[in-house]
Amino acid sequence: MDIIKTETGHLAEEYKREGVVVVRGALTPFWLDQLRAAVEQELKRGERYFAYRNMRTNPGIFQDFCLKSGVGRLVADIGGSDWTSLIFDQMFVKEPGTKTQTGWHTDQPYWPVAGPIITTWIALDAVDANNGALEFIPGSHAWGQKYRPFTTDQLGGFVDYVKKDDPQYVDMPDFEAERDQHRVVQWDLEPGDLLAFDGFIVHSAMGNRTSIRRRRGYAVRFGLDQARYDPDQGVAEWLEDDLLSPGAPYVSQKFPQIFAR
Ligand SMILES: O=C(O)CCC(=O)C(=O)O
Repeated sequence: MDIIKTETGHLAEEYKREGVVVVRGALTPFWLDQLRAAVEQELKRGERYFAYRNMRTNPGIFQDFCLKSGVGRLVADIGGSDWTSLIFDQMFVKEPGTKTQTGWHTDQPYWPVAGPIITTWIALDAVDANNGALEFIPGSHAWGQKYRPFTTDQLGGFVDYVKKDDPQYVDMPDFEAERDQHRVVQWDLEPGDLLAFDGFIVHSAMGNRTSIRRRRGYAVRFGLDQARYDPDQGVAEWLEDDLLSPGAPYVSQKFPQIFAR
């Protein structure tokens, strides 16, 4: 089985500071072909944009990639961790003309996990501002803010907050309105490039404004060695695990350790 790029050089330092890094040419041609084919197969289910997730729980390419490609090691190296656990995977396909935006948000307040989580988001097509590149506010992962989860409509627009009375959260500012006040970064990506980003970083993605260029992304979420189960946090009940005690490392049969030093 092919192993993806594992040379991370200076990236661990940059990741700690910025909360996001890009790994150029991370995928081998083998994995790029396999994941593209697996995405096409999955799309036949005809789900809505945010609903393609947890494919890794079934035997097949997504599972093989998570377990056998070496991505768990890459993540541990970037995050300076002794081990990596596998949380869930998700694919994000913006076909030409897709108006769905991924509004500004942070991920981890939706999930019952405290401590470090890394998402790897892999470009399966060339990606730029026109077809829905991800945008980030570097350093925002370290602001110590836990933004209140909210629901969105089919276009990714804000609908309503959940957990309205829960004091652990604060309402999220309108980052689009105040984007001039922040350093916003975005990378043009080639197929096979990989973004690694923190569960608390503020990020977004526009729709795909092109008429012919697809934007297929494959994301996997990983726990690092300081990640702890926190069932008081989050709204994603499917990420809860009754076999874990609150405060325990977020690793279990459901969320297996896939790399250890
Ligand atoms: O690809 C997208 O549109 C959104 C990705 C995202 O927000 C995430 O993976 O957390």
